[in-house]
Amino acid sequence: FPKTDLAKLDHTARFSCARASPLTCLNQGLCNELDVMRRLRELEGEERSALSYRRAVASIKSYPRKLSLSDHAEIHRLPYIGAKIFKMVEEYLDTGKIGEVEAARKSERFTSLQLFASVYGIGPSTARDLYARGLRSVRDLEAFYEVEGPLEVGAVETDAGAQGVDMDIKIALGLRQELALPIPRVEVEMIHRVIMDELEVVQPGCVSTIVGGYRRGKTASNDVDIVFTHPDGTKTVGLCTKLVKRLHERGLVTHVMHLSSFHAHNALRTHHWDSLEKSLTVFRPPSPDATRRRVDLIFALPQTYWTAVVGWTGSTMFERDLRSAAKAQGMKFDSSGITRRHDSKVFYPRTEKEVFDIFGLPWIDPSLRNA
Ligand code: DGT
Ligand code: MG
Repeated sequence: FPKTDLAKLDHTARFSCARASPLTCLNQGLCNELDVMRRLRELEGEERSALSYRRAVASIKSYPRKLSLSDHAEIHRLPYIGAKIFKMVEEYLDTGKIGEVEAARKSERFTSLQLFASVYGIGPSTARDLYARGLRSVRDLEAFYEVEGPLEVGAVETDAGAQGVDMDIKIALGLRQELALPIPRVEVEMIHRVIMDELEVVQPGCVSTIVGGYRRGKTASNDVDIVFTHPDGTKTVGLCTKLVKRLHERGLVTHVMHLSSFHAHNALRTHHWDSLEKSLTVFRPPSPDATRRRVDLIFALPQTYWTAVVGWTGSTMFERDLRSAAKAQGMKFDSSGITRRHDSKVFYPRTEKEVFDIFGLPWIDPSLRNA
């Protein structure tokens, strides 16, 4: 890895992918409070407002000193801190809390929406719909989706296509408590090893990187994300399906939430973000009583391996700005490739740093991509 040159980075850069964003910043308490507002707006379907909060949080994340009330001018100089959020920042620095956030925390609606949306497959609009139907608690949800106790292995076929969204929600609801438990780093590494051992049987010689929050240094993750490839590109096609089949046969994968195959980089987009072959699974570690875990397996061709690694390392805000920074350069970025817009020339970076170089961005270490 090259080292990130912190002295050369501008903490007021417009794009968060050009700034250093540590996992925990010097003003983390303030960020956490504003992030509640972001979540609230997101759950209410107020996307623009949610994005404003997300940008403000990311802006404060990159600020290299602890803020205090006397830092007026400094706060004004930070990008994405408008009049309304500026007031909230002041309120926080003055009193240690924000009235609107306190109110949100106490509201039944916010609590229920948050709970509903914590179930994999339930997004903000479904959550609001369920709330409007009078649902409030997990019990209500279980009754609504007719879940009877935790689902057993094999209760559901691992054929994602045939199930539909409601079945996904039913599975996720049955596994809700298990899947809500954070995954410590050592377990992420163990799961990765187990999967690599199985993959070696299906197709020897693959390489992989654990991505997502783990790669950004999170001490515990909500799921495990792994990007794979094989030096011989022809060997990666169809490999995701083969691996999942093997893992299922070995009792290591109990459910598949989503399975998709390659399509061309510029092909019509589905609601998923990229055209990589991927499988979103429920994984059961090979020890008795092990907690089941969400594991995402992503397969890239060797030439798109590094865009896949960058695209799946996150954070969400970092990725969003990376796409914007690419666009500003007349390029298009997603996990499955980089294309120059005016002539559709496709770029295949051979290292992770080259992805940043192509967009004229400074190198940002994964541990500093927590925008
Ligand atoms: P967590 O909650 O501990 O798992 O935290 P993260 O940051 O690992 O979040 P996660 O697993 O939802 O996503 C990992 C990164 O991958 C995140 O920056 C966004 C990106 N990502 C998530 N879903 C998709 C997808 O369907 N397509 C692409 N291209 N990227 C995705
Ligand atoms: Mg993750």
